[in-house]
This record gives sequence, structure tokens and C-alpha cells, in this order.
Amino acid sequence: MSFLIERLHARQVLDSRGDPTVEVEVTLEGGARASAMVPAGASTGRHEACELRDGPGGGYGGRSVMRAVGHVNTELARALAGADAREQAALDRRMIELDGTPNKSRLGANAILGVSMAVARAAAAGLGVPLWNYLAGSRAARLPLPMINIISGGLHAGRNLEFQDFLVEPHGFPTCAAALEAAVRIHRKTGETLRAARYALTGVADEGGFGPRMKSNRAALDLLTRAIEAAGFESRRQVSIAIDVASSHFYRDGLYRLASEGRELTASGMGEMLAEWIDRYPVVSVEDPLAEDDWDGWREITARLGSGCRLVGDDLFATNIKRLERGIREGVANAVLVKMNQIGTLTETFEVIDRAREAGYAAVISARSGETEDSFLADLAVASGAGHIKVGSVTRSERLSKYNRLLAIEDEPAAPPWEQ
Ligand code: 2PG
Ligand code: MG
Repeated sequence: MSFLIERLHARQVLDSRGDPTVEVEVTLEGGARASAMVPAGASTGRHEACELRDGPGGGYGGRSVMRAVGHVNTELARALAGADAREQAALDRRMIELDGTPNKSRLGANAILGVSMAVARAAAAGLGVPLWNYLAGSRAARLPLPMINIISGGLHAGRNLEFQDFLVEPHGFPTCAAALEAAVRIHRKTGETLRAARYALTGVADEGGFGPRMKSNRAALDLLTRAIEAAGFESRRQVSIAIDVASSHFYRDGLYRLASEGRELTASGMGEMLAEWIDRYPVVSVEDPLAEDDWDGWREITARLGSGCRLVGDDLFATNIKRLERGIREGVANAVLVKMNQIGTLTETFEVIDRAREAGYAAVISARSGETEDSFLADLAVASGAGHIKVGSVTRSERLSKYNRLLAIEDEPAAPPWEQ
């Protein structure tokens, strides 16, 4: 079996919001073939790698990705022809060098990541092993605990609320399948509870959750806590809550502007409010409680809340090893959100996950709000042993493709363990 790359081919396809994205197909000389699709965010951070779009004059109102597609089909195809698909680190390094910019803005992180993912999948196919198994290498693989979106706000639901995500963590169950069943029950019960309270429920938010126009963030937290219990579960013991505050998107001129709460808070004020909510509700994880460059605020909030709660840096770290190193050095956050397209290669993604583990930081492997049917992320979460995965709600197939892949992995004869 030859693992040498014979052909790389990209095309433009559409994601779950109907936005163009990149699909890459790889064919190896030995005949193995694989493809991968790249996701896209809406609440993107300032420090993410560059997602190359065509801009004015391009299709889809300038959202098309034909330049990125073109870069795969010409420069990258030429540079990687004949390279060994099993040499992931060398291939990724070659693409980074060829791009030559600090944020992959010349070739596009979407072009580079599509190749990085497809090559890994082709190598696994050539070896005849599951993707998670191939990606794991010497890491201890395990099935992750899903953090499941139930109520959405912010940029994912027309700014109905400031906070972006209210999620459940079903940690008190014997299998991943049982945890998912619990999440579905809570999702249904949340719908019933919202309808009973006369909220208009029309359509779903970008990640498949409910996007009701509620009166405040706290009201959403309150309702979700009630729904967990109404669904027959004990909060804290079986099911807890995670929040993605995504605060970079309502931070202006030094203040966190919570219009729905009728307040404008400083970083310390946010810490105080969140401390009260963590105490009162079964909240175990808070993502981006403060803005992406509010390092002083983050240091303070970590000292205050970090011992009792997972504090996850998303826009803050942007899956970037330099930013994570600064966080570790300065005692900022205690967990990192991992999104492959924030950085643009698989090798750099694993670098962040592995460094986080070494430093005692938790890692949450996360999808984007714009996703595709590609289930790569499920294998990545299992392979890395990261412990947590966040892919949205339990509706819409771009979300379910990841959950269904976890169910298939759990059903394999040599399934990795589920340890919560
Ligand atoms: C986030 C993600 C996923 P987006 O903020 O964590 O929920 O959203 O992909 O829009 O950045
Ligand atoms: Mg986030």
C-alpha cells in the first residue's frame, strides 16, 4: 500500500447556514481516498487564523471561497504531490511555510485545514483503522462528555439575549448513549416549558437549540435548571449546566453591556454576577466570561471562580499555542476551547490540546456555528482524550453527524472508555 499523495482536489460546497465552504478530496497512490469539509464560525474571535473569502465581486455576496479552493488545486496540490500522507506534522509544516503569513491569510486557513483533515483521513483509510485510532497515536483515547446546547442567544439567535449558549452536561450516566438520551429528554422538556410559558418558538437557532426572546440571561438559566428537574434528573448529581457568555461580542469601551439585564458591568462586576449564578444554579463551566483581550479581568476572575468552575477560553485563546502559553504563565482560565479552524492545521490543534493537558488545563473540542455533515470532530475528541465535546444541540444533522459518530465509536468492539 502506497501512502504517497497522488491527487488533491478541492471544491466549494455549502455549510449549515448555506454559506460556501471548502471540501478537499485526497487520493493516495495505493488507492485510498478520503475527503473533509471545513466549518465556519459566526462569533469569531479577533485572533483566529484567516478564513479566506472572495469578498466584493465574488459569488454568494462575496462569501464564496473560490480563491481558497484554487489554492488547494494549484499551489498546495503541487507542493504535496508525492508526499507521504502519514507524515502529518511535516505536511502541515510545509503548508504553513508555503503560506508564509502568521495567520494563514495568503492561502487561507480554510484551504490549509481542509487538506490537513483530508490527508489524515486518507492515511487512516489506507491503514484500515478508525480515524480516532489513527489520530490518537500514543494518546489515551476516551469517549468525551458532550456539552449540549439547549438555549441559544447572541449572534446565534438574532441577539435575543446577550449570552450565546446555555448547555447541559449529562455527566451522571453509564454510557455516552445514555448521556445523549438524557440530553434529548431535557431538550424536549425545555421546549414544553417554553411553550407553557407562552414563548413564541419559531425555528431553531444556528446550532439547533431554541432561540426564544427571553427577558434576561438569568431567566434562561432559571428555565433550563427547571427543565432538567422536570425531565426527571437531579441537577448537579446527574446533569449540570455550562454557559458560553461569548462576552467579546457585547464588550465596548471597557464595559460589558447587558442590555437585557439593564446593566453595564466592569470585569469585576461580571465576576460578581457570575459568582452568584454559579452558586445558585448548577453551573460547572463558563466560557469566555470576559473579552478576548481583557487579560487583567481574566486574571482576576480566574482567581475568584477558577477553583470551583471550569473557565474556558475560546476567543481568548483562539486555539493558538502562544496565547495559551500566556494564559498558563499568567494564571488565566483553566480550560481551552479547541476549534481546528481557529488555527488551521491538525498538528497545531494537537499541540494546543497536549500542552493544555500537561499544564492541567481541561480541553473542550468544539464545532463551529456553521458546520457540515463532516463528523471529523467526534474522532478528534475521542483521539485526544480531551474529555469534552461541544457540537451544538440534538437537532439538525450537521450536529447529529457528530453525536451519531460518537454512538458508532462507542459501539465498536474495541471502543475506548467512557470515564466521567
Ligand atoms: C463558540 C462557537 C460554537 P462560533 O463561540 O463557542 O458555539 O460559536 O462558531 O459562532 O464562533
Ligand atoms: Mg465560544
